[in-house]
Amino acid sequence: MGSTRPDRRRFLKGGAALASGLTVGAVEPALGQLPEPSTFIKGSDEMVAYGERSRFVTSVRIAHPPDNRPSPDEFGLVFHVASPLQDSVGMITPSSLHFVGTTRGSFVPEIDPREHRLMIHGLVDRPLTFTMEDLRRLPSVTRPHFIECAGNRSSPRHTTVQETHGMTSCAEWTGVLLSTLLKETGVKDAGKWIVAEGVEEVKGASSIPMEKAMDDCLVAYGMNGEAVRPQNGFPLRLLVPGFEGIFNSKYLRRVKVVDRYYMTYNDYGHLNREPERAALGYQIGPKSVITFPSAGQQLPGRGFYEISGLAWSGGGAVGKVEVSTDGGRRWMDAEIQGTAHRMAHTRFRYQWNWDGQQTELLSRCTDELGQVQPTRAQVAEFFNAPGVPGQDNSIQPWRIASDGSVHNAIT
Ligand SMILES: Nc1nc2c(c(=O)[nH]1)N[C@H]1C(S)=C(S)[C@@H](COP(=O)(O)O)O[C@H]1N2
Ligand SMILES: [Mo]
Repeated sequence: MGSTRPDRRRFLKGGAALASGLTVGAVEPALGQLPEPSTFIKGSDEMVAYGERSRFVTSVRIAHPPDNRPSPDEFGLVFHVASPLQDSVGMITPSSLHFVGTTRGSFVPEIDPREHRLMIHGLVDRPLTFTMEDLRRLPSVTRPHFIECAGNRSSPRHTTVQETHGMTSCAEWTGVLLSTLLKETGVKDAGKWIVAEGVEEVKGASSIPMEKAMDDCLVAYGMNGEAVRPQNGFPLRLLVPGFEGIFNSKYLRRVKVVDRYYMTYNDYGHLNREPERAALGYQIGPKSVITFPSAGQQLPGRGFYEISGLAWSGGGAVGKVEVSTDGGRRWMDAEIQGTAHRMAHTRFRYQWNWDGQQTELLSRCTDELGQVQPTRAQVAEFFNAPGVPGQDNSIQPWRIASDGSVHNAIT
């Protein structure tokens, strides 16, 4: 696939494009007075104590699916809740806007952390029960990781990036490596899998191979510098970096070491697949999406724009991201912002001068393993079905109409 290596000169040329582009745009010369704020907000106790965003910032999560179908067994209000990626900057999702995945509607168990316990048992040498206090005394790690629901797939019905891709988010998680806890309990030779279970009736339980459990799974109590939010698993959740969202059990209270894969309620998404393909579905493939400009947005006119988006992969760090501004004929390397962390959202940017003609914008992620984000046609071929029945990491095209309106270009 035709790609170019990062080219310093091209970025410099991009800078030149910025200078000329802005003269075309509507940026005013610095003359005269700037408007003064006419009112001031008095700091309330709440604002002093915890803080609040500006009332002019209105970005919010939405129910997913967007037509607000209830969860499969009609419990609770919504199935999942999607994050407003169109407004995102950087690579961290604020906790208030982190997507929420629930297998049984929008109900959230209320857990007193003083009462909460995590039990590790099954094929171990010493079954142990940890309090939250116990866990906080142990060596901890802090890492950025994305979570993505396996149902995060674009449909021609979707009209915004929040609808096509909003069921992924990236937070900075703090907690104890599961391997630290499993070394405390010891694992018997026959212990090849774990089942990680939350507190609810449906348990949010999943079977995870011991190799993964011992590698980088994280028992997290911290999220973006504070306690994990209730909707994301307070007081304790499992992070299974790079695996489908459903493996990341929230309200974690039990890890059972077992000798084989256990079938759970969470397997509904895997049952109708051949085992080989289901296994592949554990790990999120390389994926990316342009968040600006994206469907539903409006470009005010031709000229300079910084295209910006997110890339991630369950296979490790993002290696490179390419952008096409001509419907996929030519691909150019995007600039990666900062360090690309393993199994974390990575922000990319590309400097673009829009000539005002209709076109299509696309992005393509290659991860550190060399896995390349596929086209929608390739994914459909893999699943041997029209559309995308399983996890969809295909390239998302956005069509820019000549009036500057941006549309979902998949059909
Ligand atoms: N206990 C519990 N854990 C759970 C779930 C659940 O319903 N209960 N939902 C799963 C699903 S389907 C997803 S996609 C992720 C979403 O994590 P988040 O809500 O923090 O974004 O949590 C997983 N863990
Ligand atoms: Mo999910």
